Amino acid sequence: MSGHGAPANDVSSIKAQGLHLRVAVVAASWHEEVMGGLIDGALRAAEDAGLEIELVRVPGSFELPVAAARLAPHFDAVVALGVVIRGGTPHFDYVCSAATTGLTEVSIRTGKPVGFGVLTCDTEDQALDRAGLEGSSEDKGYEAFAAAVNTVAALRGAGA
Ligand code: DLZ
Repeated sequence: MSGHGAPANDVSSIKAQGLHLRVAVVAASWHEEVMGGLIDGALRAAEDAGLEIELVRVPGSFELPVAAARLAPHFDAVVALGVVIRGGTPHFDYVCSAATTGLTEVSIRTGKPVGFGVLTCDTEDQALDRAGLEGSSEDKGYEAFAAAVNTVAALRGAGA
């Protein structure tokens, strides 16, 4: 999946409308350089949207769904950040599948948007290229935050 066709990730309307959304960012701790970029991206998006966030760190991406499940009832949206790098062990598939399925379930069960900022890459270089760092071609932390808050705004606009 490439970034081709992605939306603009513009969060300025959240600030312009004065929407005071409560957003929790839950972030795994494996691959700290990449995680630093993803978290900074989410924080930049929060600032652009005029929002403060609650940041919760968990050990690995496998723990993201349970943290999101506990946080979602108390927030308008949750943004989940993690990076899983294929390493020649079956763990890659298990962790990716658990994170993806678990976060989807949380979102549907709670009715709260969950921004999916979990990178699943073959190499650390691929992850660094998506982490919103200097020289990166993509900024997935920012994108995941924008997706979550813009979904809240769209649903509110529809009266939901
Ligand atoms: C075990 C594991 C492995 C092999 N790789 C990663 C990874 O690349 N990224 C990540 O976020 N977590 C990884 N983990 C840890 C699991 O997510 C989880 O924290 C442990 O299995 C303990 O439950």
